[in-house]
Amino acid sequence: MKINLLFLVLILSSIGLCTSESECPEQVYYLDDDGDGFGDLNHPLNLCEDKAGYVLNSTDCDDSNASIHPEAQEIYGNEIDENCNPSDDKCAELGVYDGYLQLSSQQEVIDFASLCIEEIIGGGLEIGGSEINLEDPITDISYLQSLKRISDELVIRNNYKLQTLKGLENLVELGKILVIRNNDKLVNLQGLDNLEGFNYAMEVDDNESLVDFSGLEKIRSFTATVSILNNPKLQSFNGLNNVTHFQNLLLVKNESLVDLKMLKAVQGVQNLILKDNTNLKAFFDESFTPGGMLVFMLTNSPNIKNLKGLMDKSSFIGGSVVIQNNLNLESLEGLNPAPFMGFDVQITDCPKLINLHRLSNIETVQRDLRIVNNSSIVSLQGLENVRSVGLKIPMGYPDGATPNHRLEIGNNSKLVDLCSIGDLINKGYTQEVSIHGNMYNPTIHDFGENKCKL
Ligand SMILES: [Ca+2]
Ligand SMILES: [Ca+2]
Ligand SMILES: [Ca+2]
Ligand SMILES: [Ca+2]
Repeated sequence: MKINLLFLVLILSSIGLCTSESECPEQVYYLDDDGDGFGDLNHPLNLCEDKAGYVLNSTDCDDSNASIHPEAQEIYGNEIDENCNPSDDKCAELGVYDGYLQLSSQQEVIDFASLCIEEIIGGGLEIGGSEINLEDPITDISYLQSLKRISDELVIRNNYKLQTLKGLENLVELGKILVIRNNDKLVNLQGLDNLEGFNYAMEVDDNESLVDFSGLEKIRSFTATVSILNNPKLQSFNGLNNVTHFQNLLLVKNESLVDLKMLKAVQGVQNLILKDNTNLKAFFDESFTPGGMLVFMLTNSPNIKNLKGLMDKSSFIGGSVVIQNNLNLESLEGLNPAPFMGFDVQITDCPKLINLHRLSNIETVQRDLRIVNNSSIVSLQGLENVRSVGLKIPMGYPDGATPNHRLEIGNNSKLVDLCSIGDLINKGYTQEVSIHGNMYNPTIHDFGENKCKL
């Protein structure tokens, strides 16, 4: 090494940095390889004037890491000596913060480390804020390592430079909702790897770069709404592989989402709402489908052709089925409606849907039964067992008034055979029958005379 340094000095001398020792008194400089302004004692160099990459002090204890130097903020207890003093300082004792804590700048995040907070009680933690902080944006949350429990929510929002949640590895428990909103650079949720005592709700909205949920592998269930909204690069549910139950799963406008197949542990989704996921092609892995559902809504999903993989073959959906504006939906295969539908059955604006055969279990629809604007359906076969539509009187409805629930068969331009609802019209219970705009539109009187098809 000494020979090499000498050689280097000779070369530098020969190219004219130092013309001669007598004109130019040398000083010992030290290499500052990481550019933090502090030099490496092990790499001295005699120079007679300043040179880029070299400094006069030799106090950097890690010259490969610009955030480690004598003036760096120590992160307590991470087994790294950030401030070269020369050991990892530890909080004398970890404490509790009572209230809602907001960290809206990088400096506030750094200051958190010296607060030595293990638990936030009586409130939540917000990382970011209601507005983007342009002056001192949060870029690094590794200073939050002391934190283990938050009694209320964790909100991470409007951080346009934050790339990772690393630093939250010790957080094991969250009392309420997890919100991840408008973080432009965040690619996944790694850093939340130990969050497990969490079974409340989650909102993940408007994260431009988010690809998946990796980092949430320890979460087992959500007992309130999970809403995943407008994450344009979200491709899969990788990371939520161990979730067994969702109460409400809302997926809206995630334009890269292809399927729900990474939800391999899922046993139940009570309400599944899918809207404007324009690239969605399939549902769950067909060998790992959830059981019964209450509500299923599928809106504006032009790449869905059928409903295979939506639910377990031996389970039923017993509340609402609302399927609207799915341009390429050809078949309802995969859907298992129960005999008693507590709310609505609406199939509208599905121009390629060929038949309604999968609805043949249904006997009662408590509110609306609407088959509207499906231009390939020729027959209502599949509705032959329906005996009651619109029976449910909403709570607080005025006595004697007619509820707005109804049977509507409208604007199905090829529909000519309505005989399957003949018994419902003649003998069953319906509110406000409306049959209009189909190729054939029998009146109630026509049904009475069995003129139910062209
Ligand atoms: Ca350095
Ligand atoms: Ca350094
Ligand atoms: Ca440290
Ligand atoms: Ca230290």
